[in-house]
Amino acid sequence: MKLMHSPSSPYARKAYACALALGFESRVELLPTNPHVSPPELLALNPLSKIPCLITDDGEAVFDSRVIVEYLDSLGGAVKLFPAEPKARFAALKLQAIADGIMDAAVGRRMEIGRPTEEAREAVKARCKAAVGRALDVLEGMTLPQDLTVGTIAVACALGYLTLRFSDEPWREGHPNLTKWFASFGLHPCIASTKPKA
Ligand SMILES: N[C@@H](CCC(=O)N[C@@H](CS)C(=O)NCC(=O)O)C(=O)O
Repeated sequence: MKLMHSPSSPYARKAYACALALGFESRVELLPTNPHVSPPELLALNPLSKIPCLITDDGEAVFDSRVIVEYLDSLGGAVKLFPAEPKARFAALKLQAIADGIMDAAVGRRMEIGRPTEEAREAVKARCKAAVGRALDVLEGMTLPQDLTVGTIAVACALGYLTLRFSDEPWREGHPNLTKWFASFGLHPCIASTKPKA
């Protein structure tokens, strides 16, 4: 399999970290891809020109990150990223939804940085910032498990993105439980080895 990927994309990191958690390191080759220049090889597979995009061994394109991780999990690996038991499954899916929401808001805000400031854009950025803040507060109040699921991996990738792109707004402040959880969850090899570089 091949994964169209960029190390700074939290969605791509989530997909690759899940592949590593499943033990698929030797089965997934990373294809560095910049989606913002709409490369023809990406457009041929994903009309939305977004990464991550997985190319299966059969040559099929699988996107977006949620679909990719479910596809990878369906192949059977070292862990079960989508627990079978309903309560645990929906807990993991809910965590993934919160984490993806943080990524959506933070990536959206990041894309606005450097563009001409207009009142409307400032409002969008403020709305995204508030959404991230609320989501962090919700995560702070939860007891996050240390086991590898699609939810915990997604949360770690979202927090990693905030650390990378919004270092001047340290998310750890006011979130001691989340800070502690992230410090130990970050020791999982699939998280430690995919940490994005500034
Ligand atoms: N919901 C998608 C979001 C993917 C996404 O927005 N990826 C960004 C990179 S971080 C991208 O490809 N952006 C290019 C664009 O929007 O044109 C997923 O989970 O895969």
